Amino acid sequence: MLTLLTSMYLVVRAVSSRAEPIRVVVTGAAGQIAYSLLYSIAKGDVFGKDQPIILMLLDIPPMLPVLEGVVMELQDCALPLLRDVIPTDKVDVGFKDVDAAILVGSMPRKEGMERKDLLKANVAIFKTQGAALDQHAKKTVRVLVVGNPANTNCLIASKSAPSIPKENFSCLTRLDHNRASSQVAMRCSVSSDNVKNVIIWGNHSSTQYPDVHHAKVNVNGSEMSAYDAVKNEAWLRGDFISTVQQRGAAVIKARKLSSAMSAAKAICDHMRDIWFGTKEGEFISMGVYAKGNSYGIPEDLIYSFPVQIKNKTWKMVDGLSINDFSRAKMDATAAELVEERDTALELLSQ
Ligand SMILES: NC(=O)c1ccc[n+]([C@@H]2O[C@H](COP(=O)([O-])OP(=O)(O)OC[C@H]3O[C@@H](n4cnc5c(N)ncnc54)[C@H](O)[C@@H]3O)[C@@H](O)[C@H]2O)c1
Ligand SMILES: *[C@@H]1O[C@H](CO)[C@@H](O)[C@H](O)[C@H]1NC(C)=O
Ligand SMILES: *[C@@H]1O[C@H](CO)[C@@H](O)[C@H](O)[C@H]1NC(C)=O
Ligand SMILES: *[C@@H]1O[C@H](CO)[C@@H](O)[C@H](O)[C@H]1NC(C)=O
Ligand SMILES: CC(=O)N[C@H]1CO[C@H](CO)[C@@H](O)[C@@H]1O
Repeated sequence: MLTLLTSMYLVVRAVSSRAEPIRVVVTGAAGQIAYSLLYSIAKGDVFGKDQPIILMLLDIPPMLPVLEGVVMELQDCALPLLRDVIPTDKVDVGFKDVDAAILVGSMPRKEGMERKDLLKANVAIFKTQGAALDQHAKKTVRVLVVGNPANTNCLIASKSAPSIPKENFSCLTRLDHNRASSQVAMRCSVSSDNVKNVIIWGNHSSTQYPDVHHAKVNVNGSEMSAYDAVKNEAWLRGDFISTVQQRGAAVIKARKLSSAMSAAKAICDHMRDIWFGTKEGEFISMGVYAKGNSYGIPEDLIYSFPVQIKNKTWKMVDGLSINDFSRAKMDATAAELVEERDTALELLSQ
């Protein structure tokens, strides 16, 4: 029996090590988030330790020399799973047959730039990239949008890729989710894996609502609600929320650069959960298409919800009780997204 199991194991190993490489594109590949992200992907942290990878690195023409440096460093890492690295400034090359797309690059706000002009530039980028995904990517591609404004960029990309299911698009709010878990964990003096089921609702901005009404904390081996574990309602309804909402700005103020290491880690968590599923009884936050939600959020939006993932398919966690405190905050962040969407759709139609 044991020999049978052993030989079955060896067969499985042999098959998986000969697995077809998957193709993963990262845009903004010459930027600072990508610099932390690419190594984790290439060494197997996201798609599995037995899954060979071809990395496509997309950036804009002036960044091609920098991208060459990134390619050299990836080669110098001598990673066995990394089968090829393809740097490019062309979307038709970068998105060709991709299984996963991580869209990090976007137009940053420049001094004196009007809000609408910034949105216009991003609508143009994500329209082009959505159309390229539609034309060149696998129809089963999973697309994660990180570049800000992430929710609206994600909506524009998915609307520009009508042949790919809307469910295959999501945007990153996992960094906010991780920040919220970590704040609660530190407050309770437990490690972060003892906190589960926090929720980020809405936009990836300072109006997001980090909600711990359904969160659980394991303290000394017994699981309790976050409210019981923290024992400080004023903090949970006040400083906790504002700390998570303002964390991005606080990091920029301190580092003079935006979050990169933690953003890369969150991207890995998000994509790994899509690939391998969430843990039984746990949910995570991601920005997804709001159609059919049970929380009264306007439907044609990419809004951050609690989701569970199985077999590479997410399902919204429905029917959680929402009190008045939460309701007001969920609606405020939705209103912001509706306004941004309407402007973006107007720009898209021009
Ligand atoms: N959703 C989140 O949680 C989250 C967290 C942190 C940062 N962000 C956002 O991620 C983005 C990237 O951050 P960063 O720190 O790596 O910025 P960065 O400026 O260091 O890098 C961005 C890269 O994108 C490239 N780029 C710009 N337009 C492009 C295009 N059309 N196609 C391909 N590449 C393009 C730039 O040339 C640059 O190399 C920013 O928009 C930032 O606001 C989101
Ligand atoms: C939504 O969040 C993004 C990302 O932080 C931000 O750029 C955008 O301005 C927000 N939308 C609105 C309408 O404030
Ligand atoms: C957990 O156990 C430690 C050590 O026994 C104790 O000091 C601490 O108060 C306990 N925490 C809670 C919340 O019960
Ligand atoms: C998993 O998803 C694939 C593709 O969508 C489908 O063919 C398969 O039946 C699913 N498997 C399970 C166990 O649900
Ligand atoms: C994450 C997700 O919902 N993926 C879906 C992408 O589309 C395929 C069909 O093309 C579905 O099977 C996946 O569930």
